[in-house]
Amino acid sequence: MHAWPASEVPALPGQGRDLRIHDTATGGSITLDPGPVARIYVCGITPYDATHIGHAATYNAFDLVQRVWLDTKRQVHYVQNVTDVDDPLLERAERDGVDWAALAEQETELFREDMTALRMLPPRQYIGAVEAIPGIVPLVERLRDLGAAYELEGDTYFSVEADPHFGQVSHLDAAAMRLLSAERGGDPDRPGKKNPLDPMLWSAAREGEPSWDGGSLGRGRPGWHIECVAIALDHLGMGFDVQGGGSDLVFPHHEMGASHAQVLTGEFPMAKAYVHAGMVALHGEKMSKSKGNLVFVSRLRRDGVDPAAIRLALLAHHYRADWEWTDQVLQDAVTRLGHWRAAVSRPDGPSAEALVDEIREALANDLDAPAALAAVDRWTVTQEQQGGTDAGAPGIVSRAVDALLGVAL
Ligand code: 5CA
Ligand code: ZN
Repeated sequence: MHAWPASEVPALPGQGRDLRIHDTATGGSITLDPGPVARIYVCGITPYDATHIGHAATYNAFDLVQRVWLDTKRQVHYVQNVTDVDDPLLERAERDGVDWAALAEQETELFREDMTALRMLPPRQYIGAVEAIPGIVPLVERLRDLGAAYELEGDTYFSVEADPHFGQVSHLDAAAMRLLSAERGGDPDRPGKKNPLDPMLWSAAREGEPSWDGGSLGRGRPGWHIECVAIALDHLGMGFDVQGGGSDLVFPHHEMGASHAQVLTGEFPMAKAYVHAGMVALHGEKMSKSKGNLVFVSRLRRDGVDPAAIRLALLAHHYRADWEWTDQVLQDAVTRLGHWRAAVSRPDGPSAEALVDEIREALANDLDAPAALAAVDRWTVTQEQQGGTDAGAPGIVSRAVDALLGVAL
């Protein structure tokens, strides 16, 4: 699949900082030390009801990761998937009486437009589940040959007991895992499974559902976790720097994915850091497709909201926090954007050197975007109240806000 166009990332004077980030698997902060090419996999959308503010907030977090790395003069190898065949997508297409493939195509295109408008850097590879099937089948066959997968009424399941490290992403107990598995696409109550938590790797063809040639697995379609693993291993290999997504992916998705990859390769861990963004709520509940309490980026854009204001609204919240979208959040962002634009259009101001350092330090410290915004606010207030004589400063501020925060002033 094609991704979306990249916006320019201006180079900044001075030195970028290495990223310290919270890792779900170890429960602590780690300083990432990627090679000259940092490797990141971020779980993509299931293409229906896209792009809501919760999606945008999560992709904003991982966009910042890339911007911090780019600022240290590294290249970034970023891979993202599109879950363009899965139960919820098929159910939605069925409910609305539309073709599932057309729905996926149209929603993926809308997502690309929203990502472009929000100045999110595109992945180098943007891969759909359907196009990944030829790579998925041999992995499932290998898991089966290793004794880590088994057949149940034509379906193929992964055996969680095959991975000695299973549980080391989420650290949940069995009861919590079982509950989350039932809520998030698993089938813990299906009779005949070796362990209730075992996830589907390959689902046998069912009447009225799309299916593909699965070699020795028979016709069918891939499970959710193996989709991301196949794409990540194909393009990034094992031991990549960051596996990213929202906190609702910690279990089962990222736990199972890590186990698949670890059994397949015999290496541990799959990723050096598992990074998770908090959940955005609307009217007191997590914004989710199943509840339908959604605010769409495309809708806001159509209503004339500047995408830079949407981005500032996202940046005003720490990525790990759960937070609530309100009209006030957007209004505050619109006001801030107005102040910042006025500030960078003045002919001069106080030196911006310290400010660039502050933004860098804030982001390097577990992506503390709110602290970065506060630093820019302080510079604009000083400029307004005390003026300044540095004619280069407004330009530097504008470039720093663009390069590090993805906001075009
Ligand atoms: N296709 C899978 C990942 S492989 C999937 O979870 N798709 S999704 O469309 O449901 O979500 C896409 C991303 O948005 C995921 O990282 C998910 O964790 C994140 N997300 C979904 N809802 C919210 C929310 N309310 N707040 C923040 N992030 C969210
Ligand atoms: Zn995924």
